[in-house]
Amino acid sequence: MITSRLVFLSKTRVCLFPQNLYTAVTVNTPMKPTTLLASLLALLVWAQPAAHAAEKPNILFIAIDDLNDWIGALGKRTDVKTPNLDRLAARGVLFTKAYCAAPACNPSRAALMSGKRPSTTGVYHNDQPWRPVMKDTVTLSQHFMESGYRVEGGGKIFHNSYNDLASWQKWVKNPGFPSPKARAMQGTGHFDWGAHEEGDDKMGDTKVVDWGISFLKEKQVKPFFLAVGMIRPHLPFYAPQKYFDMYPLDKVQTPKVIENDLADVPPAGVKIAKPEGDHKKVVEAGEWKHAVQSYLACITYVDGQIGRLIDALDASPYAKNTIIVLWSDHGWHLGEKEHWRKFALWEEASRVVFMVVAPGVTKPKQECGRPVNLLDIYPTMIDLCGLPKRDGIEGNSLMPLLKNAKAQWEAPSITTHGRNNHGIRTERWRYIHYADGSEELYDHDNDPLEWKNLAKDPKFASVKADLIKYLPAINAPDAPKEKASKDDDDDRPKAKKGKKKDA
Ligand SMILES: [Ca+2]
Ligand SMILES: [Ca+2]
Repeated sequence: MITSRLVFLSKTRVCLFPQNLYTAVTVNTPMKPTTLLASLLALLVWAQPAAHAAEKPNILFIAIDDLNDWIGALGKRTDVKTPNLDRLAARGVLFTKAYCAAPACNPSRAALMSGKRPSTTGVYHNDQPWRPVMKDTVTLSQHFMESGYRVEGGGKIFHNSYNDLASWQKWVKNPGFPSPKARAMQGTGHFDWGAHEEGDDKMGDTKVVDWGISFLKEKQVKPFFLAVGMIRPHLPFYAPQKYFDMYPLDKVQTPKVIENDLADVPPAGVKIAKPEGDHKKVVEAGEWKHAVQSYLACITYVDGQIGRLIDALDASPYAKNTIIVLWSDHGWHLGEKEHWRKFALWEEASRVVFMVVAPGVTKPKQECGRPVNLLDIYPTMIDLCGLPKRDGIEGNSLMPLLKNAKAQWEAPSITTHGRNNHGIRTERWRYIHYADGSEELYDHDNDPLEWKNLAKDPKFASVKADLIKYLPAINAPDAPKEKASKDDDDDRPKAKKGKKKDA
């Protein structure tokens, strides 16, 4: 009971838990038992005022699947309705140039939760189980568990197929979603969209949020790490009709594109875009606008769920002592560069929604335009909660930017798609380097939609030379694949054949 009072120590926010204290004393400084006891007592006396001064903050960790940068607060898509994400963004720091470590569910989430780059672990794709190649890795949530937190998760935090039960004291599964009676895109699997007549209450994300709300109503005896993972707006874009009604089809705009945007993209990039695949299907079916409408509808549905969760936190006794970290796992193309889905190194696939509200650290209405990465979340949360450091964590603590959104920041943000293909983003530039040595370079000051590839222009040789320096030195071989997957995007919870529910 006495040692449980050893929480935050002084301004350095170092957290001394009994096991760490024990380890530190016994391993590093062998002492006689009497000396040890005296030291402990001295430390306790010194620590007590600090323990009263600071409580350990709780964490509300919110993940959104396949949400690109179409939220109101990011300003790119002005017709999107995301009032709840926008009001949350206004409560803290909104990172306007945040990117994923990998543009696919599994490698992005594995990197975020392990703190390790895809190029370090070899987990590049959705069909590569991450745990077998990271057996001893202590994930972010495990680190909180080991630090004395109550750690529970619901819905999609890790990639569905590779959820890690060791990372949760309790985990709640998303029960799935209803489907419309008619399909917009026959024969394309879950690459489909449309409205259904069911209400929000039948949607899996609603049920996961219900669980999150019930958690927040419980009396907590320990600090908590509550992870709530949404599956929409992931395919299929099915949502209740009322969300479609907010985006009348005749007013829906497809993304701004130019003819032949791929003409200056090297073959390695064109192969990734696959213009003869999804894009051709969508255009030939006359479904482009409907797909955009459906994606917007799913975003607004999920936004409402985030609103419910935030309202529940605000109504709880934990409102003032809970850090909110919200992220989406990668972006999404809806026809830009004749590409659909994620799985690419351009802005649309790499850019994510990322915001942090940390009472006592962040100020409201802060926008940070420094290039950051989801890989930075692990070290940032260690610092925010004063947890012990971990070896092998890549990424940078964002603490300086949380305190001052305009703080000096040198690091670029790196996104990796498949072995040795990297995108490097600075405030101004995107540089893409493919495994075969081919390149793209875009100047966001003058070309925010990445239409003009400058990589072959000698004028920019020195810009490229500066960016090349940041390419990861290690490009680990591919981690073993589970099985040849017909569709790398088919990352729904495994359902039995013939089962109607679709997630
Ligand atoms: Ca995803
Ligand atoms: Ca182009």
